[in-house]
Amino acid sequence: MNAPLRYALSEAQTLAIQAKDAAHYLHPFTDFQALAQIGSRVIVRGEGIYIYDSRGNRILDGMSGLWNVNVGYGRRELADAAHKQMLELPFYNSFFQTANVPAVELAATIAALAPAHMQHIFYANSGSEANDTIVRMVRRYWDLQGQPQRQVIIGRHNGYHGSTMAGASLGGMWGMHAQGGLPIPGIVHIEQPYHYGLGADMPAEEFGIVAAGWLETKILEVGADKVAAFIGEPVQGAGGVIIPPTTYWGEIQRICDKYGILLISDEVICGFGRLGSWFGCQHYGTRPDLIAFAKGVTSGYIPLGGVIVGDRVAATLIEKGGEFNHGYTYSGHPVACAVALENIRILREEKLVDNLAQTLAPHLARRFGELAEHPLVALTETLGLVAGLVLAKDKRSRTPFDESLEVGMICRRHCFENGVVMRAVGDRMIIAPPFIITVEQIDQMVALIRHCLDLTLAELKSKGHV
Ligand code: PXG
Repeated sequence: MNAPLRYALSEAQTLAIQAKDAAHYLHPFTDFQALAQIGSRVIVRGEGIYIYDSRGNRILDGMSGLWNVNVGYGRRELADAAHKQMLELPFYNSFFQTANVPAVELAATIAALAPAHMQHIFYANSGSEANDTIVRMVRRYWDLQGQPQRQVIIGRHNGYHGSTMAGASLGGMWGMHAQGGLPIPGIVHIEQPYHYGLGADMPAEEFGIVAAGWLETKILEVGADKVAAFIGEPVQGAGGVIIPPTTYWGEIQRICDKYGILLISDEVICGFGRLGSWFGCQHYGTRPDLIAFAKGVTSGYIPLGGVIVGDRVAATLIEKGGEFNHGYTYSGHPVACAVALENIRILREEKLVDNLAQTLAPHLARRFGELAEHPLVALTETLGLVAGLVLAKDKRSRTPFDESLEVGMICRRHCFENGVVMRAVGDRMIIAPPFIITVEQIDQMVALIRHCLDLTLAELKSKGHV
């Protein structure tokens, strides 16, 4: 399990980096003091589906970085694209009647992959900025439509849309709302379509209709003339890979159409192939007005995000809008756009999305599904290259573990220590591996996960928790 030694740091170097880290670096979503006590794991290299830490451990990256390194680590073509563009034109802005070639080419390329009624792109640098842009666009749209009272955007409990003021407000993470007086005004939430957690007493398809119906209830509660838009991830990622029942999105679309409200598909995770289609909305057959993208557009090699704008919003902004007073210094950054173009070329030429849909997804579904036999596992679910399982104290009665035991974190620790990255969201363990994983590597990954479930069970037994 050892990486070539030249990539590892000496123990003294590792300790020095950890000390500097603790002294100066405030990590995102982190208990600073707790991390300082244990010290960060320092990641020094990536190759293919593996990352390597400073002590020479090789770890299978079951999360593709943070749902984004879809073409895998160590792609020279992406580094070359950035290098070439930096020498040619490292930066120029798009504010004052100027453009750069990669930004224009990328807009056309994304438009060609997007649903036919979505042909315009606005650039940001992250998923959070994409969603902030969306809030401003949605409100501007309704102003221009002569309905300025349509301000309210409906999101979902346990949805994730980023960490800026608007992104965190659109999301339904109560822990985030509790810090900083969120949500901002005009954003409300409905329950998520989590069949296992909220509707297991009825068939999934029936629950999908019920869960979509909560949107209609909320629209009527707020007042249909005040609602601007609904936002959702096709499959909730950070919330724990919540795959909605097949009936859900069709019913959501019907309700949005009925009340004329805009549909926002947050595809920061699902976009660029993760579910086996270029965009998650194409998998579910919805017709969004706005799509947020980031992460997979560059496979994480450089930050880039943006909004794909559907015809009705674009036509209004273009024909009636005058100046849209919004944008970022790095909107349409030429280097980021050049890397994105190269990343999309790789996805296409290596047929990674087709291969994912035809070979990898069915194989993952089969192999990951076998983990349902494990005594700790109450449920497994997969779609495309995302998968989740639920750890339970008693799988038959679906009795959960006491939250304070943090069973997911125990399992995650065993995974890391045994060479596979798996995320814990409460008692849900989730993966989203790179698209370049092979069927043999899926087998190896599932075997590792099974071993770590065994270790988790053994630890829980030794402490008398099962
Ligand atoms: N929308 C969705 C659906 C996301 O998953 C964002 C917006 C925000 O993107 P930026 O680029 O601003 O981070 C995300 C990000 C996790 C985790 O723990 C997930 C994300 C970010 C950080 C952690 O699963 N998703």
